[in-house]
Amino acid sequence: MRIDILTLFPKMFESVLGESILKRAQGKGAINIKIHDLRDWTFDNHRSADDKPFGGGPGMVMKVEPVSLALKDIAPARPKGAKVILLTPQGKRLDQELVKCISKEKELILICGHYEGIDERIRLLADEEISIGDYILTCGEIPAMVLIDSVTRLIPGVLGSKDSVTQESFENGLLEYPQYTRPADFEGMRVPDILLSGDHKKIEEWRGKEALKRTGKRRPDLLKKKG
Ligand code: 4G3
Repeated sequence: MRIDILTLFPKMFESVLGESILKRAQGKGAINIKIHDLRDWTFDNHRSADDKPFGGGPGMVMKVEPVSLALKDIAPARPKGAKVILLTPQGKRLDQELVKCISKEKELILICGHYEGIDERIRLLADEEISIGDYILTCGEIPAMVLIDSVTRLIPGVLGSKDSVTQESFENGLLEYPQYTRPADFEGMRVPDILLSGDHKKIEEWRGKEALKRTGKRRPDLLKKKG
């Protein structure tokens, strides 16, 4: 998957994309990320990417022209080409189902909004608006990284074994079962005997039961959704 990012803060991406699984995914060619500084498409003396809101009021508003010009340069002809996604608190809420859907795209262009808000006409340049949750952040860069991370790990070949994706939380609509590693006894807190028994059938049963129990207690909404 190719991912183009339009941002006013390119450096924010360096550490997140330069470590661990996201780094390896790029090394393997599973994802090909290009970061574009929106200031490269500002042409006034101050290279302004924001301006005062029409009608007055506090704060600054992100300008539309740099985003528009950047899109024209990056995706010159895109009749059904890249999917342009704007990260905003007003977008469709991101969940694992939407992540899975986006992971099938060939090319994404992510627009990171900033400041106290964005010019409404930026919305018209996007195919889709996505929110990572009901809270406000200072910028769209962190949501863009959340989206990239969640999507990348679903691309075939990125994670070690297929099982680690399909067995985990949300993939089956349930929260994860409790997991343990050594020591078997940590300050009197013992790992459940069943996990030390070597009885794989019993262990699978126990994990299924625990996942269900935990989901019912913590996230009954997920059980309803599952039906
Ligand atoms: C656009 C996304 C961007 C308009 C962005 C604010 C939270 C999310 C921004 C706007 C953001 C989210 C930057 N905050 N929940 N802030 O995904 O009003």
